[in-house]
Amino acid sequence: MLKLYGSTTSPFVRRIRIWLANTQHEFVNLQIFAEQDREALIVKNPTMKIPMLEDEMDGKSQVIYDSRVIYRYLTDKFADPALSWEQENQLTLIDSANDSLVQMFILSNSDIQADEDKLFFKLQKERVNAVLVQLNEQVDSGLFSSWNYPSVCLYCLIDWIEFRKLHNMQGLTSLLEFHDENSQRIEVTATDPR
Ligand SMILES: N[C@@H](CCC(=O)N[C@@H](CS)C(=O)NCC(=O)O)C(=O)O
Repeated sequence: MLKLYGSTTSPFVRRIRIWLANTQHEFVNLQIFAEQDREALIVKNPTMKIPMLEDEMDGKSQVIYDSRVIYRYLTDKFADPALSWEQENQLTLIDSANDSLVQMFILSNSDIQADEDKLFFKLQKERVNAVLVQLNEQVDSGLFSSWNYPSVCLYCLIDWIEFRKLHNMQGLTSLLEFHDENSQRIEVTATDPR
């Protein structure tokens, strides 16, 4: 039995929820900043980040951290084809923007305002801008035209940016069109954090 631990708002969790839409699994919804859930999480996962997957089979339990590794575990378990190097790079682009935005989101929830003169914010802003421009070009060239795992991850990133109002998406028209085109999928609406 597959158990996915996460939250309903995390873009990293949502990609796995969407990917598992047609696979039987249990979703354990955690409040990762609440004391009780932190205590439960740390026992199994000292990184204290979500998603985390637990696979129980033949009386044994396998815990997997990190969405990227979870995807690889599922690929292996269900004998799905591995990602190409181009797709791995797409994931790295998506993850790097996603990580920078998560860090800045946590800082803003800590009442630390983004000051673009400060090195930390300058680095994250530059990365997010450059990555989104590159992803916009890739969508434009048709590299995200099938609904595969990188497309799911890209959708979750863009939708989270819009949901949390994290970046001005004006001008990134291919990304916005990609978002619109996929927004009515059943697994997408079923995992909408709003
Ligand atoms: N590389 C990780 C990133 C996961 C991640 O950053 N998750 C966020 C939620 S969106 C988290 O758990 N943050 C908790 C923290 O930073 O303390 C993955 O792909 O799973």
